Amino acid sequence: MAKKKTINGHMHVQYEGKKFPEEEVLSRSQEFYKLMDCRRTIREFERTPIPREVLENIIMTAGTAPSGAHKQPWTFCLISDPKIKKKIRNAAEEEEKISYSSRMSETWKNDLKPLGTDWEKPFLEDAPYLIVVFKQSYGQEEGEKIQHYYVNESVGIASGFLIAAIHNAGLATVTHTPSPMNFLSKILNRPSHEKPFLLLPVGYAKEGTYVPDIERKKIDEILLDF
Ligand code: IYR
Repeated sequence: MAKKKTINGHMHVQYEGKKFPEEEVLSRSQEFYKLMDCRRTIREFERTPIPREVLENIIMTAGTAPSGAHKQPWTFCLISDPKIKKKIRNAAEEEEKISYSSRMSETWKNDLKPLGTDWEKPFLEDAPYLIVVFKQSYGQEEGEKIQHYYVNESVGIASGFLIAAIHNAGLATVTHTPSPMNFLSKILNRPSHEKPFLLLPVGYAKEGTYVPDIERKKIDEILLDF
């Protein structure tokens, strides 16, 4: 049992996180990089079902993210009902049609050409699950308004954990952000202080699917030593 003590009137527990010898720190950092470097955004999915427990574990992992004042300003809606997936697909495609035909600039559309995206989003029905991440601009407990802090940063970090957990399980996703996304609040019946942040289909990558032949920036392009 972890030791406990009171600091400034608040209970603290002794941190029992693992430490490793230096070689192991190195090998673990390499292994994790190798794992994450294989992650690709996937837009075609198998319809193969996945146990709900897997999704619970993935969402619990997202919930381990740090957040402003530990307010955990997130809600994860897990959708498996085909009727709701269809509603979401139809509404997303309606917005995307307008985006591609008139809202997005030529520069933007040119930048997306290498990725081969368009307004059609069959993955919103093919993937066995959709996760919609909501950010809570404030919290509510027993009718009381709870202040939240660094909401975008917190929910962004939690979404990163979510994507890493999906990949670690051998599953795939795409961070889909149809714009505007308020149809998700309506379909999922979310209160006005929650705003849709990301929409992620989750499933097995379609056997034989292709991904864009693109490269990641090299270490000397992203790391500056001081
Ligand atoms: N939301 C649109 C467009 C889109 C925008 C960006 I920036 C991307 O990296 C990918 C797609 C869509 O999902 O097609």
